[in-house]
Amino acid sequence: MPLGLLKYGFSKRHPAPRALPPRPELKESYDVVIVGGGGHGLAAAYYLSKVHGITNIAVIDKGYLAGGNTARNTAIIRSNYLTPEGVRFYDESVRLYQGLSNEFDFNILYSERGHLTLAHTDASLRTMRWRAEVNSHCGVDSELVYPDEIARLVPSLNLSPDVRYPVLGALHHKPGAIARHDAVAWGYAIGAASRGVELHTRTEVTGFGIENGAVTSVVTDRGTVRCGVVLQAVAGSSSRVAALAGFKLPIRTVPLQACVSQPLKPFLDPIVVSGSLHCYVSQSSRGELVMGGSVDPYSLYQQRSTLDFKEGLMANMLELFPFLSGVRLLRQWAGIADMTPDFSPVMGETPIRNYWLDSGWGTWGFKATPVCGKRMAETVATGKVPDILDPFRLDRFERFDLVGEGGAASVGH
Ligand code: FAD
Ligand code: PYC
Repeated sequence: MPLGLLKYGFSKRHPAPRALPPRPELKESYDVVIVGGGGHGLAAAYYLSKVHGITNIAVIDKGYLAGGNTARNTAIIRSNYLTPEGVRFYDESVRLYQGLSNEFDFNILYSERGHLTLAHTDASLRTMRWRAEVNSHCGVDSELVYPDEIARLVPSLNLSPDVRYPVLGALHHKPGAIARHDAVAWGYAIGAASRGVELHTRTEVTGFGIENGAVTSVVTDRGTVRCGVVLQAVAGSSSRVAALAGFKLPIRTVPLQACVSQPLKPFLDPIVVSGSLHCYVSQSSRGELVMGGSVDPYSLYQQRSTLDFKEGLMANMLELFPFLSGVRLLRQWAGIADMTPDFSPVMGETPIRNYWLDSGWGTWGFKATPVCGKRMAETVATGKVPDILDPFRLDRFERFDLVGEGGAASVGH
């Protein structure tokens, strides 16, 4: 290596700019403590500081910044849901995503690809038609397409009628997109930190002080802080953290795995999902195939990968794209998904006063990061749940007023 280059490398005169300030000491008190420094917690901090002028905020995360499900998801963004409540909510998120690189002045690699949910049976064709109708009614661009159009959109897809599950049609959702998940979290973190929000990574919340039914302090492994308001945004740890505050959530927690292949020349533009074959795939800007399938069939707080998942997923993938049989896998990983009975999130009030909830994100929460951050910030700042979040309240389970999204949840469960 040339000496000049080595000297340049070690020179202190050209240090890389530090995007985020170092972790400070915990203060005695904050107006808002956000538990969970994933995309959701960071987005809420960003909108609280930017839109509502609330900056005395600590975002507390037990690991590194956005190292939970935000770092582990497959970054699919779409609003082709089944219920009007779901479609409106996710549509607001898609619109926010479309402007996010400009808003941050930081490229989140938002890439609009179109999203195809394949139907292999008459029953799933019926569901796709239903989704297309609800989507159109809410102003969202989704339509039912048939094999000739699918062949045009994905020429490499096996559309032979002589397979186990022939493709009969698909829901085509043109706004379906992918983005760089880390960039989304970093954009929100940088924006929040630049307005004075403190980011406390490697700090675990271990309890809450509750007086007369209201939260008054947060206990961490680095000390206790007083707080005006708590926002819980811990995705796959929601039941555990809620238990620290003394309430229960209707959540079942399961691992969700994914993997990527070696990079290939671009051949796949849309995101392709098959409910019957329990698999989905998109091609990243680096050429890797980003693939996933069903959640693991047992409850577990574990982020380990299994051979079982890989074998099952590849068998199904090869039915759709037989020519991929020689392709190698590069990485496999898992996250932890908090599944709700109706496959919709749980946001808003809890039995504890001043303790707000952002949870129940199962396998679907990355796409909701901007809308959830923005609307939870509004909730925390005003003390009122906005209309768009109202259908997702925790007490819907007592009222049997569910927001059933099982037919639009993308991965099997
Ligand atoms: P996280 O990013 O998990 O952040 C929560 C944070 O809370 C973590 O960083 C954790 O360390 C912290 N925490 C937990 N307990 C404590 C504690 N006691 N004290 C302090 N901190 C704590 N969604 C989509 O929309 N599209 C997809 O394509 C998609 N694909 C997925 C693929 C996989 C394999 C997985 C696992 C999930 C997928 N999801 C997808 C779901 C999505 O990843 C999540 O819903 C979303 O990332 C949740 O974001 P979050 O900020 O709420 O959670
Ligand atoms: O919500 O679209 C989604 C999704 C795809 C894979 C995991 N979640």
